[in-house]
Parts: sequence; C-alpha cells; structure tokens
Amino acid sequence: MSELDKLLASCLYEIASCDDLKKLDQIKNAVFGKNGKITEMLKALKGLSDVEKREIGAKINAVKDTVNSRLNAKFVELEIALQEKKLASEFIDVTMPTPLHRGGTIHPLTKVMEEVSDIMVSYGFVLADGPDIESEYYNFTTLNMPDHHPARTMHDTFYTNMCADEHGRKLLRTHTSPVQTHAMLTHKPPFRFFAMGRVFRSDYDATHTPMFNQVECIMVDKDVSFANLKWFIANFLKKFFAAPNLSVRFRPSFFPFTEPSAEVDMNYEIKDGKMVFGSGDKWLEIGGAGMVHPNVLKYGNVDPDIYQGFAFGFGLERMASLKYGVPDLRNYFESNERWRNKFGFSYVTR
Ligand code: FA5
Repeated sequence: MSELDKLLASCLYEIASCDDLKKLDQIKNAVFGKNGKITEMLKALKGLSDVEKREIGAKINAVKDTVNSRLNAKFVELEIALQEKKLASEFIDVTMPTPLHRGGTIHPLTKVMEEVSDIMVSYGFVLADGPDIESEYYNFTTLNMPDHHPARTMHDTFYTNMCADEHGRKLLRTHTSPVQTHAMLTHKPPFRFFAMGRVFRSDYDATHTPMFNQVECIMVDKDVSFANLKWFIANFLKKFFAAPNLSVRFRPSFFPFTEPSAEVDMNYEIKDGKMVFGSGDKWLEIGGAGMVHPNVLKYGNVDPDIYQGFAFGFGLERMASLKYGVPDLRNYFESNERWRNKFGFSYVTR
C-alpha cells in the first residue's frame, strides 16, 4: 500500500468516525493546513522531474479531491446535527395554554374586543378587515380627504419608505375607516359591517398612544338616518357597559367622511385611582360618528341617491379604560406583569 493510499484510508476513517466540528477542523488542518500532510506532499513535488510531477501530482490531487469532498459533506452533516440538537433543546409548544399558576391573564383589550364582537354580531353586523399598511388612496382619498388635507401631514401620519403605487404612498393606517371603502367595494348594499384593529398616529400622553385600536362600524341601506345612528350607538354602549341608564353626549363635530358628524363622549370621574364611568363631570371622547358622506359612498361604488349609511369609529382602549378603570392608556402596551395581574382577566371566569 503506497503512502498516499495509507493517507487516504486513514483520512477517510478519521472523517467517518468524527462526531465533533472542532475535531473535524483539526483533521482538515492536519491534511490541508500550512504543514498538513497533503500540503507537504505537494511541496515535495518541487524536487521531482516533470514526468514524475505530472504522474504523482495527479494522484495527490485525486486524493485531495476525495478527502476534501468527504470533509465538506461531514461539515454539513455535523452542522445540521448541531442545529437539530439546539432546536430540540429550545422547543416550545406554543399551542399549550399559559399555565395559570404562572399568572397568565386575558388582556383587557382582548376581553373588550370579544365583548364588542358579541354585541355587533347580535345586531347583524359582519366582521370586515383591511390592512394595517394602507395606501393614501384608501386612508385619505376615498374618505373625502383631498391631497392638501392636514391629516395627511408627516407630522400626524407614519409614512413607510415602501414604494408608492397607483394608490399613492404607503402608510400605517391612521384609523379603521378605510375598511369602509374596502367593504363597500366588495359587497352590494344593503350591508352592515364592523372592523377592529390597530391604527397608528403621532400621539403620546395618558389618553393618547402612538398605536391604539379602533372599532369601526358602517351600515348602508335605504332610509338610514341620523336617528338610527344615535339609537344604535346609545344601545351599543348601554349593552357594552351593562348600564341601561348610561349618559352619552353627542357633540357636533367635523369629519370629512361624514356629514353631519358628531363626537361621542362619556362622563367619568377618577375614584381611588380608577376611572369610573357614568358619574362625575369629566368627559372622555370615545369616538367619532356620522352619516357617510355621499362622496365616500361613490368611492365605494354605492349610489348615494338610493342609499344612505351611518358609520362610527371608537377607540377600544378608551372603552376598556372606562369599563375596567384603567387610567393610563400607555400601560396597555408595556407588558408589565403587575399591571396585567391587576387589570387582566382569569381564563376560568371569562
Ligand atoms: C376617527 O378616527 C374617525 N375615523 C372615526 C369615525 C369613523 C368618525 C366613522 C365618523 C365615522 P378620531 O380621530 O376622533 O376619529 O378617533 C376616534 C377615537 O379613537 C377617539 O375618539 C378616541 O377614542 C380614539 N383615539 C384617537 N386617538 C387616540 C390615541 N392616540 N390613543 C388612543 N385612542 C385614540
């Protein structure tokens, strides 16, 4: 057996029996490193004749190629094995419920979303959806907010650096009202839709957060009036707060996408650091409402000479705060365990 054959056999044996990346690296170095066995053999070719160089060089290169390809295959095999071992040790079953003994709770916002859904569905409204990343066209244009409208400014709206398309620049939607247009364009009236989800604005204080959630509602039919809107909102809120005598204030207001428009406030006071609704002389605005503007109906392919609609959009954190006494909206998103234990809901009693 030639020296080269012996080297090949021992390399292949060592590679095959190696089970550690570090050791494999050492084997590679011992063969191909600066003073490695094959490197030395190649260096020794210098002193040989051209004929010998060609003949022996070809044999050394063949061994080199074989060893190299086995080494590479072994590196891949060991790296995969290491990765699998790591993944197995880090496995988390995300389908398992949070162990109750570790204090897992239902977030007040989740609770409120479920409650709002139940009420909306009981009135025959169907859940609709729209993207968090919207285009200027749906967020503003179809809602009767022309190019120069102040709500479009960089100061109020988070624009993304994604490429603009035929619907204009992309932005984080500033309200859930664009869902109105999406729903109108995909359904024939009469219809009743509601949507819930995140919206984003350049705001930050105890009653304003840069990301918050809204519930949007739109009902389109023949002979829908502002009286229907007032009745519906009052009943919706009475059901939500389980308070038949709840007082709700409609303040004349302006939204480009509704005419006439109103802002809806609820009274509250702070008792023992908690917000208590239905008493006191403080008012918290929970949403905007109004009759859908004829231009908005047209953008949704709905004929305003035949159909009318009402719509409203409420802040879900503010509804949750009033119902469950949470004084500062910023806490909703801080993942503070003490806060969650105080305001969260048990799985069992939900
Ligand atoms: C709107 O967003 C309108 N799209 C609502 C609407 C829909 C009007 C349909 C007419 C018809 P407004 O900007 O007022 O309106 O926001 C609605 C509610 O979201 C507010 O009343 C408040 O409850 C909540 N809200 C607004 N900004 C914030 C914020 N930064 N943090 C938390 N809640 C907020």
